[in-house]
Amino acid sequence: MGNTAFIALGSNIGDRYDYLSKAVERLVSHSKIQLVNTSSVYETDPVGYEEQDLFLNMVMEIQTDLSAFELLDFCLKVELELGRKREIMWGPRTVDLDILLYNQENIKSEKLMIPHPRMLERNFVMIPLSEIKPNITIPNTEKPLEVWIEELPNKEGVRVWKRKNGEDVFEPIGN
Ligand code: X6L
Ligand code: MG
Ligand code: MG
Repeated sequence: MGNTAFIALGSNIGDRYDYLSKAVERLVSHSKIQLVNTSSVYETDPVGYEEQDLFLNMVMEIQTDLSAFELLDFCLKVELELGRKREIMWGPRTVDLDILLYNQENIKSEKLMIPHPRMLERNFVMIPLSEIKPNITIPNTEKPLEVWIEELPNKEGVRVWKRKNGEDVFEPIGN
């Protein structure tokens, strides 16, 4: 498994935790994906389009032998399998899977931008990511993640909902 990737997960329809759990399960059931870590699950105020229900968000770290594009296709397939419909832009979804980082690569294509172009402004991405990788430096930025986090406004919009079992215990969900 030669590549490290971080994926952001979000859900705000139905049994949100069940959708996140099933998405993790399906991702890690791929023979070319291995789970490294998951963040706590956070309940977050909707941003972009605010007239919708609260989200659950989390971030996972994987090792993978898939290319970034193969990983994207697999994420889109899992979204569809879990009932994702694209109706309102930025609207409610059963599950959303966004690739944040793939090694330290910069990928700019019509289909895929990595690092995720708006991740730095999204507290619901940055706070869970910093929980599992506080020292990471995101390509094209100067400051390590933990410094970014200190400077983020409106952190109260992201609240721990289900803490990773036993505080310091390394126990990713989905195993
Ligand atoms: C101005 C203009 C300020 C647009 C923010 C932010 C747009 C985020 C879209 C924005 C803007 C997004 C989630 C969400 C969405 C999620 C929470 C998006 C795409 N996804 N809110 N809103 N969690 N809390 O996963 O991220 S829609
Ligand atoms: Mg998204
Ligand atoms: Mg998405």
